[in-house]
Amino acid sequence: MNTTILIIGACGQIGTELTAKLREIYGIDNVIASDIRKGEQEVFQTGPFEVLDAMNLEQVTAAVEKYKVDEVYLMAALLSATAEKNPAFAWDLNMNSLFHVLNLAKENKIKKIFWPSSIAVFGPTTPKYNTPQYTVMEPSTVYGISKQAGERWCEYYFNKFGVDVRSIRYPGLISWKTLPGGGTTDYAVDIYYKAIEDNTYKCFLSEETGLPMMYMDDAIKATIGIMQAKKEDVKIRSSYNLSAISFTPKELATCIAEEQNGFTISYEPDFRQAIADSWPSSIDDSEARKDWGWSHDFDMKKMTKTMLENLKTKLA
Ligand code: AKB
Repeated sequence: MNTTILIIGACGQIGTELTAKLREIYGIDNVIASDIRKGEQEVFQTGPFEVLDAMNLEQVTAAVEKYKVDEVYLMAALLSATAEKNPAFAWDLNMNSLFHVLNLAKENKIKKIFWPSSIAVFGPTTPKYNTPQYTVMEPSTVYGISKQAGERWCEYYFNKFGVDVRSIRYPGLISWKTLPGGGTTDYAVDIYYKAIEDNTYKCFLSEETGLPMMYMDDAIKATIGIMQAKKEDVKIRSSYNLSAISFTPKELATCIAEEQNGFTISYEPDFRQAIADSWPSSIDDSEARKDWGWSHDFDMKKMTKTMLENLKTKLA
């Protein structure tokens, strides 16, 4: 039997590549992309697309019923930097959209949900290095507070109503295909564009700010991996720690300079520095590796070569 999938927030950084990969696996017609407006990327020019507002229950329900959706990937969210500028809207979007899909699953209208959490659930009182799965969580950003509350609700709906919701705590994600929007880790994408265009980059974080990061192919692999895992193997129903690479802007700049002669970096920290300072520098993801076999493929060197090679062609 076919699995029918609805991706809400399909046109964002993760959603765009997720749509392409899921269509490859499940077939174009079985993966419905949706967003507040239709994206211009090639992947959205074929296959089903619904214009819908993730905060509008009627619109989400109508799409679920129209296509007899089995699984929802809820990717719509306001990220950390943007959320600080618009806290009320961030809370509404990040929480209401989650409640809509949790309640649709509770009413048996959908069978399975993917909902992304983030390293932003951790805060300044969390152990900074090799942050454990279970630890102090006192997020100090609007985004982090919404993600932590969301995790609690996911676990609650699983325990109380048997809702099959699965989640991972994404680190910063890096891709040459789609730009990120409004995050604190976005510098790690910008830097590659500026390396190609100007051979220099002015970073909005300080040189020693270590953060957990991941190449997009690994993030997509993890997302589909946890959704395809056997139900009994997904033991954590709040959200799994997930990790691949951790680096500082200085370390990333050094890695880029090894590939590209003469690349330079300067630093001018802005309001995002305080957000980054409140987050872990590295993450212990042994539970995800043990429970559902997560492993990553890209280290910093491999990612840097891939980014520069592809961006050179894209920006030529
Ligand atoms: C952000 O920087 O806000 C995101 C995240 C770590 O969740 N990339």
